[in-house]
Amino acid sequence: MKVLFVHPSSLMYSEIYLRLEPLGIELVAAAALAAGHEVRVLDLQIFKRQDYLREIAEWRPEAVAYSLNYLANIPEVIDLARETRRLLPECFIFAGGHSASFTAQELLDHAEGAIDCVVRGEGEGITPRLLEQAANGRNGIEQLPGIVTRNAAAGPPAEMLKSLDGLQPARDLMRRRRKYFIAELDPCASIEFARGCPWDCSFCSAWTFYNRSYRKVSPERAVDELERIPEPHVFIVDDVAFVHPEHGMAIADLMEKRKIRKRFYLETRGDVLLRNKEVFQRWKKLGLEYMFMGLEAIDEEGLKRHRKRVTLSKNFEALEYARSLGIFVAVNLISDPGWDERRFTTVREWALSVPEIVHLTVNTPYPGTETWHTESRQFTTRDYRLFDVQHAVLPTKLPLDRFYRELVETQQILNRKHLGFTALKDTFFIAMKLLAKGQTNFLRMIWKFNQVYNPRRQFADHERPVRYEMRLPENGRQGSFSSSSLFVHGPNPAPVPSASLATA
Ligand code: B12
Ligand code: SF4
Repeated sequence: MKVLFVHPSSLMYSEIYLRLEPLGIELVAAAALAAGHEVRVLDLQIFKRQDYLREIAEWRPEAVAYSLNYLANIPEVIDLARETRRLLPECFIFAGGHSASFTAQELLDHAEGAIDCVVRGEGEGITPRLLEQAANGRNGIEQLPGIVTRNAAAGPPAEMLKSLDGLQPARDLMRRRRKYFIAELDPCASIEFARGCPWDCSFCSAWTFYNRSYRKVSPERAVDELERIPEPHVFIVDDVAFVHPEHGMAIADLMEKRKIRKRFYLETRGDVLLRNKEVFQRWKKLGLEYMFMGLEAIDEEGLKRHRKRVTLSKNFEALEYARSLGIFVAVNLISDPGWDERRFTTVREWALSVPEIVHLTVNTPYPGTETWHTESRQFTTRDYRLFDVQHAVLPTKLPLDRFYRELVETQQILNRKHLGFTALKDTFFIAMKLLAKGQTNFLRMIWKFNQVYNPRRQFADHERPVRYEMRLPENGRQGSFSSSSLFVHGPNPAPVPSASLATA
């Protein structure tokens, strides 16, 4: 079959800071390719809607598959599917990915027949089987694990891969690879060393998607892949990097042996950094330069509410340690809709007093999280597009326009901190170096800063007409549920690791 895989466009702010290689869709595309299909990938983070329509009209795929990791992309994907159904009525159209897995039935209902099925869970194993059945008349697709169709009863649950070593992402299918970057790591590729997360934070769905498991790519396979990556910079997509120190060390051993040098960006937790100091120290020598840490709160009460299972003092100690290694850290704090001007001022003062980059997101209960069950009753909107952690979807204590003024002003002040005079001097030299190599993503990012940060734009987003509304948890499930009922996959093949989880 001729299969077109599509990644939707970027969300607010991502459009300036970064644009990253969509590894999930590359893996699913690789599986389809290995099964003998003719495959193309179109990434709408880079290409435009017109490019998509041209591809549909000229190449005329027999199947179109959308990657839906982000809730805020749902309306865009439904509209693309509707348009595709109109242009190619016989085309087999399906969607998969993180958010699609938690909203499968409502997605199909909103699409009113434009989407044939949704794939819940990991896509590599099931997609070839689905395409085979689709090519043979589509009968019985609802009996495949993880497949949800509009009117059929749910079939067997999604299955998790036994090993992550089976496939290499189809990197060659990505057009304009040099458009992927994160800040000055330009161009930048992505890689996965491990999948899932053994913690269980109340606002997060990374752990529920993978049934709280944690699986690793073998060190040999990880390093083979690193060796094949042409870009000098690499973003490690793991939810929490190096939970198991021996894994990080084994990859480091092989990298040293094969003399692989890259510059890296990763995400981890403060307690993991402190527990596995020697791993991060070693990786610093191998090129680890940037690290993202979800602190989420700067008070104990906030950490408890998010069930981070880490103390404030441990988080601050971790920041100190990262500084001592010379690793540049970006931290995230979750702003609560209940914040008033005083609270924003306190956060600004703290953020200005530390050398790290501080990001602010807004507390957003997503399907697949515990907070979605406990807090969604209070939603002030059900417009998927506002569920991007930059908009307030719960009632704010301040009037909404003032909440956005405070939020955006705080973000601007924090950005200026990093684009202040000394920083700007450094930035200028970095930008010139990249320009000399023909890389302009970083330079464009600096240029766009002030156009994107705009509280009026955020406020006005709430006024847009809503065509597709998010469905709330079923009656009676709000407030009471068991964690395992949130899981996407069937019985878990991978045990929760022995690494003891610190409790706050
Ligand atoms: C890496 C990552 C990013 C990267 C890369 C994004 C990219 N271009 O792909 C960056 C840093 C850019 C990013 C940004 C954001 N992210 Co993010 N991100 C992740 C993270 C940690 C891993 C994703 C990943 O690459 N995994 C590895 C690959 C192999 O897995 P995968 O993509 O899930 O794909 C598998 C399946 O989903 C499925 N699949 C995927 N696509 C398809 C398509 C088809 C057809 C099929 C059949 C199957 C399928 O099969 C794949 C293979 O098994 C996830 C957490 C998680 N564990 O999922 C959060 C996560 C997806 N991000 C999240 C959020 C909130 C954001 C931001 C909004 C944050 C912000 N502060 O602004 C932005 C928005 C970005 C945007 N779209 O513009 C949330 C999503 C919440 C939601 N429900 O919408 C998650 C779940 C994190 C969380 N803790 O809640 N993110
Ligand atoms: S540690 Fe990170 S990835 Fe894991 S559940 Fe908490 S927020 Fe999600």
